[in-house]
Amino acid sequence: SAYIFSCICLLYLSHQNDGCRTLPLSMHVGFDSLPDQLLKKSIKQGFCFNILCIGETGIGKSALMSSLFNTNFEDSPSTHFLPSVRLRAQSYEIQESNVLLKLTFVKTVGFGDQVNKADSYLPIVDYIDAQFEAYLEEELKVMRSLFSYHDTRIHVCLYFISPTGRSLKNIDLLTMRSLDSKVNIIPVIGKADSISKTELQEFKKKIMTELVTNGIQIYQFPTDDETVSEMNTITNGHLPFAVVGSMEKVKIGNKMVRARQYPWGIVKVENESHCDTVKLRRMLCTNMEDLREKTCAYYELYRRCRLEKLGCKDVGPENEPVSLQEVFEAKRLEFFLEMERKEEEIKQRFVQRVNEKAAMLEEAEQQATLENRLHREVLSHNTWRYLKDKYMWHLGTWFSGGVGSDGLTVVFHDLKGLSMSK
Ligand SMILES: Nc1nc2c(ncn2[C@@H]2O[C@H](COP(=O)(O)OP(=O)(O)O)[C@@H](O)[C@H]2O)c(=O)[nH]1
Ligand SMILES: [Mg+2]
Repeated sequence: SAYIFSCICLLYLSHQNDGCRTLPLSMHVGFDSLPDQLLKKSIKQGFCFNILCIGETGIGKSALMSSLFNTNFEDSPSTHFLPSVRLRAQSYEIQESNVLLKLTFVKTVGFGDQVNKADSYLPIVDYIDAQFEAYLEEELKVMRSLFSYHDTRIHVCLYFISPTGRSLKNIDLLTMRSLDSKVNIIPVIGKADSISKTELQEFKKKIMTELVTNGIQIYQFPTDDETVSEMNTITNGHLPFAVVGSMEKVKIGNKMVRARQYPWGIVKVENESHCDTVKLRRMLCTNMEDLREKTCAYYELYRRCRLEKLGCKDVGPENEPVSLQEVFEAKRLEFFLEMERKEEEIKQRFVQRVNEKAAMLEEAEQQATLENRLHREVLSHNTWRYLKDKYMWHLGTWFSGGVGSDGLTVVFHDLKGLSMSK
């Protein structure tokens, strides 16, 4: 009986550990419709996808976006004379079958146009952080509405590399390195029709090597899902994508196709042997959900750092769970102690300053008294000398005089030789 009891105990414990038991159903219940419900709800709500395009002015950002989504996004060209880098966001709603996509297309303006490019990446980092911050603020609101909230967090960043055929520039390395822990980066070579086929392969290899040696993490298409693993593995080998974009359509045969027409021939945007634009579009569409999930992971990282900075934590110093209330109370106490300390410090400083000022005043007063006395002394001394000098001079004048010709008058001569009678 002891053996049976211990077996029951073990069974009980193992069930306790699993947390739940698997039971067979004797007939259809109906909760297998859950995925359909989710699908319906998602379709009704629509999907949101935000793309950030980083690249020099005129590298082909607008043309590529129009080519990727097969529509013409209204856009005015920007100049090369902006004093700093800015970000311009435009939102659109596009529909395919019954699926609604809220697309936000953010692009850099003035990137690479300044003489000093050292800080060009800062406005981009700030923009990405600002979107995380806005989401966090919504999440922490008492009356929050995340369901209807327009999520502006960046899901993918297309980084446009100039088709130099040489290597990445400092601005590319600096920007990608400062963004790779915040966003999914997909590098693309812009205007790839301006580089020859063999040069392009070499350039792609060079870029990938430089990214690895500089420790820059770019987005890797996931290979753990067997339905897309083969395609994604092959596509990872095509990175960075060599893209060509066009706003125009050219008539080829009896079809209008998106292309770029040159005196020597036509580059078809949709032709995979001409460029990788279609590959990029396919990869973006098939991995949209993965890009969104990875963005949530980047957001979690931002949220964790932000909340930790505010003093929030899940466990105490001995790894014991801490409630939000306890964290709040501890933070309040810490705040009051800090305030008290600061108040005391200010008081001390004030008293010290008053004492210093009083000492200075006293010293100044003593100095003034001393100076006053000396002045008086000097003045009296000078007065005496002045009087003495004056009388000595008159005495000299008297002695230079003599008795007048009449024998009665005494004549005094001053220094100018004038004479007067006395
Ligand atoms: N050769 C070539 N020119 C392009 C390509 N994409 C755009 N352009 C041209 O480059 C100029 C600037 O393109 P735009 O898309 O406005 O560049 P953005 O300033 O980066 O948005 C326009 O004249 C485009 O026709 C491309 O893939 N190849
Ligand atoms: Mg543009």
